Amino acid sequence: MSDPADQGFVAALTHQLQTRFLGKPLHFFVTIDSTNTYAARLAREGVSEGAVVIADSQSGGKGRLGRSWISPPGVNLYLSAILRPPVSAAVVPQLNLIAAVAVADTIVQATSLTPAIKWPNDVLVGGKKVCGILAEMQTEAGTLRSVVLGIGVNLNAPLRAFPEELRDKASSLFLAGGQSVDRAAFTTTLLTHLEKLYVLWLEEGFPALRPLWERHAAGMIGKQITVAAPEGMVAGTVLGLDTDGALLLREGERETRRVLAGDVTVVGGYAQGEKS
Ligand code: BT5
Repeated sequence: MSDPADQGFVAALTHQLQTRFLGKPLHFFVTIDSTNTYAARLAREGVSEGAVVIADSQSGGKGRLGRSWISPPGVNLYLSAILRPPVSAAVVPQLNLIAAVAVADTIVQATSLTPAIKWPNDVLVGGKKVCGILAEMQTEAGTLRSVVLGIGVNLNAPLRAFPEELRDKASSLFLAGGQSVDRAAFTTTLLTHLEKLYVLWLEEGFPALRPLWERHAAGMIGKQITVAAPEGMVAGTVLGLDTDGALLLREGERETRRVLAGDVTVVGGYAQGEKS
């Protein structure tokens, strides 16, 4: 670690963190290809649940489906947590939703902004993406061994940090609210919320999380959306979440359809400043 700003961030984070297991230990890098890739390696090597990898910048930050995550230095949060939930691989996508709730709760606590969750893995502010989540699992002979839960949050990125083509779709908490966000305090709050929600999920299952998710996703409910799903394009009105986290859509007059994965577009977009 050469940059004193990074040292301040890590020292403050280590000092403030009072979680039971999440962030213990913390692995910090000034720069890395992808915190998810490194965390997956640690997971394969047998690191215990709760280890967290944080980088100041990523040279190959990953999105879903081979897409990339813009990860400039000094301004944002790039974090991957190693979890070992005793669940089947089928419910792992629920961790995306849990992380989105944790991020939205943290934004509410740390800023005066109103976040909105966009299923399955985005958190928006003012209709623009400020956070992306990437849950990747490691299995062995069909059994789930670990999950790497990657979270990227644009905290203080200035507009010039985003390539031109992203500027009308992406934002940071600083750009949206006009105030810079303390990275260590934000990360501490996020890990605290994430640990609490994860434990609730382990103890009570997804139904306990569903109302928390829906509270931050009110901007989507009742909206007409299209989803680029693995099975093709799907269109309908959002009814909410099923008990397992699948998105429930109304198609036509009566038909209800479950969507398990995909990229959502809200027809007409999220209204600017919409309450979630
Ligand atoms: C995601 O993918 O949103 C998941 C992003 C996960 C990033 C974290 S950072 C820590 C950890 N380590 C990693 O390597 N990854 C995780 P997806 O839904 O596929 O969205 C990707 C798309 O979002 C890109 O194709 C761009 O259009 C847009 N995008 C890229 N960088 C962005 C940024 N910094 N802020 C907002 N949008 C961005």
